[in-house]
Amino acid sequence: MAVSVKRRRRASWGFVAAVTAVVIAATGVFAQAAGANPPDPTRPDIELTVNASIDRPFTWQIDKTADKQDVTLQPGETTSVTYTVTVTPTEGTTRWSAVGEIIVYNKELDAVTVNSVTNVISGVGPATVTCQGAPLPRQLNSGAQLRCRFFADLPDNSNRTSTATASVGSSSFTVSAPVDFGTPIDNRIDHCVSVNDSYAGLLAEQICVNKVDKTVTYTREIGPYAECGEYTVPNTAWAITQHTDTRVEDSFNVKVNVPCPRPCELGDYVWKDKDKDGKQDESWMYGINGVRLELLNASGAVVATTTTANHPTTGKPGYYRFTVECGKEHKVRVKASNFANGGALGDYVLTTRNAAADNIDSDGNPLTNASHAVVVASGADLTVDFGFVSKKKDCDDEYGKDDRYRHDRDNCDRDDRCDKDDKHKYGGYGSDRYDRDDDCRDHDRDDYDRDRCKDDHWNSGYGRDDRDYDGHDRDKGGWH
Ligand SMILES: [Ca+2]
Ligand SMILES: [Ca+2]
Ligand SMILES: [Ca+2]
Ligand SMILES: [Ca+2]
Repeated sequence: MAVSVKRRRRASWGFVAAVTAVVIAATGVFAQAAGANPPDPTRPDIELTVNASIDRPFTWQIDKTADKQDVTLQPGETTSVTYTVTVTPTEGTTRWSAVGEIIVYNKELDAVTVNSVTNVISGVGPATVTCQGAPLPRQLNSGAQLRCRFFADLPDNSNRTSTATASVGSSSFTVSAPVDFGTPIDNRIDHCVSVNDSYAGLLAEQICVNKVDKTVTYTREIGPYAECGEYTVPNTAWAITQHTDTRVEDSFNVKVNVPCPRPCELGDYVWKDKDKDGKQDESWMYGINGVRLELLNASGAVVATTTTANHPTTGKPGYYRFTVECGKEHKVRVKASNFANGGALGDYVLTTRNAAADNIDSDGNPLTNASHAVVVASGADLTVDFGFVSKKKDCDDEYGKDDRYRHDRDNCDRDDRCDKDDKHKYGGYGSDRYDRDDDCRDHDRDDYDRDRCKDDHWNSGYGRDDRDYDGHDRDKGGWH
């Protein structure tokens, strides 16, 4: 009884299955051969093919990025964005197994009964054996063969022995072969992926673990956009593994800002030019609120009006802003009603115009009360300002410092605002006493109850008898 061992290297268990399918298809040939006379006496009764197999599964990650994330485009503009897609494999847990084939051959002249076919891996135990055709036990004709395959999971890659045993009639045939991990079947699972992209389509048909450069780049145009606004350009890339069709994906969004054109603006300051030099070199306290202004178009028609008020950001007085059509000619005019008695500018006339750089001068023409024509191409032009001077004589001019008794304060320009430059001492309670040197930022004149003074029995005789400076005894001021 010849017993031999035949080894054949196979690509994988899957490949073994394919071979088996072929053998099953050829069963009819064996059936005919069953009657062959005589059977081949040189063939062994049992043959064993065994392979050590290593399964190495891979998982993949994908990362998508681009050279731009936030893009600003003007309407109609485009930009190129280069995307980078990188796939990265990670080797999973290795699995070891023994796989192989057992062939039982009937070289007798008569049919025999195959009772069982087994395979035992040393140190592990029986393998799973699957034979072709009807279940065992069954007849095997003279000259016919029975093919069985087996599979056994192994705890590690130690070299072991696979022993196949066929019980045929009253005989038993045994054959052994090593499970040799020196030359295993290297069964890599999902070691390659294909890479796709929602914009660019197929980026790479196959990237495998051994490829050095696992990065794909491509460039696309973004835009143009007709309308201003915020846009998001999404892009997703994904990889699909070769064997298990596992999909991983990553997205990268490019944000596009198409700025809406900002309206053009004209402004912004009306102030009392205390020192009458035509320059905005006064304290911020000299801004004048409540002045009505008109916006004139190129034809001289009034297209908008506004009133000076506290600056929305700084809170300082005297500011205005007109929204104007970009690129068109406009003038700003001080409304005539301001100059009426009791109007915001009742006691004022325009100061010298164009006395300094345009950003710090006054632009009102005394003949028209209007500025020069201004064209704002874009953004804001805040150089259209109006300075005013009091029509009243300056108190200094009229009376001089030494006169403390008779000058009529109602009829000279005694500035109501805090004025650190004021040279008047006004009968001994000079303004210096009220901390005017601090630019009046902390000086709240409302703290001084003027109304109380109306009934004040005390009469200074120079017209400002409506002041009651608490704690200040003007009778004892020593200036009578
Ligand atoms: Ca000035
Ligand atoms: Ca000017
Ligand atoms: Ca100006
Ligand atoms: Ca200004």
